[in-house]
Amino acid sequence: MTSAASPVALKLVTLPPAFGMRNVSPFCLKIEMLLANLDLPFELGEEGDPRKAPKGKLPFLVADGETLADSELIALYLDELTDGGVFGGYSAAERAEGTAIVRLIEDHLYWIMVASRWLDDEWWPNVVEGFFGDLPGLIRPLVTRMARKQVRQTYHLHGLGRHTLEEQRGFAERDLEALSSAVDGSSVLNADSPRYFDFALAGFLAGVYDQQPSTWVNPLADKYPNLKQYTEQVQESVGIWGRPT
Ligand SMILES: N[C@@H](CCC(=O)N[C@@H](CS)C(=O)NCC(=O)O)C(=O)O
Repeated sequence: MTSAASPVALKLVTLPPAFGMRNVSPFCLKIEMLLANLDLPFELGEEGDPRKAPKGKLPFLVADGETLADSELIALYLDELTDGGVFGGYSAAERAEGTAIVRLIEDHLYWIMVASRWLDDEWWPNVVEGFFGDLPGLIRPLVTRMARKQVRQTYHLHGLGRHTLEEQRGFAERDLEALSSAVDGSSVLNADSPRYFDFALAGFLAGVYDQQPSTWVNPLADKYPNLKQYTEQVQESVGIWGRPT
């Protein structure tokens, strides 16, 4: 991917393309952007069945035979590998703010995006096609029904799944409003010279703006042109896009 020498061989394993996205997972895209930004050579691999990942989720990174699962743990590993290349440039206050922004994206808004895909009856056929299209037709209905049930339970356990759709829209809107203000006012985000926290935000928003077809989250995100512009700019700056280019 890049020409710099790396002390270790790195392979980033991500989800296969889906929903018109080359890299459909915000967590995977964030780390792909980070690796490119750090100028570390890496190989991209695909795993369509998250159950085969070390912690049942993607991405994971194979670094000289050692496997690291979870994008935040991967970022910490890369920070060590590059002697502070990931978090070294942030002040303690910036890191605190960036961490709070990442938690909002990855532990709250992400789940609303998941629900807008998986739990919307009209959108659901896209999940079946995008994530389970390779399964033999005979077992596909059973596997997809079980997977959907699991997502519904997880969303309920999170708490968001207990709200009406209108209330979920409200939560998404307030999250997006906060992110829009952060993009305009926070020193920790900078699309021209993006770093880890930018990759978390742009990696997530790329999947919202460019997913095919739109979900009910899209009209909410479209209310914030600065978020769309920021997402484009971060992808341009780092040379990594979520959609095929
Ligand atoms: N905390 C994890 C979250 C990763 C994650 O949720 N990945 C999704 C893809 S976007 C996944 O693999 N989901 C499969 C599942 O939960 O079964 C990280 O930061 O890497």
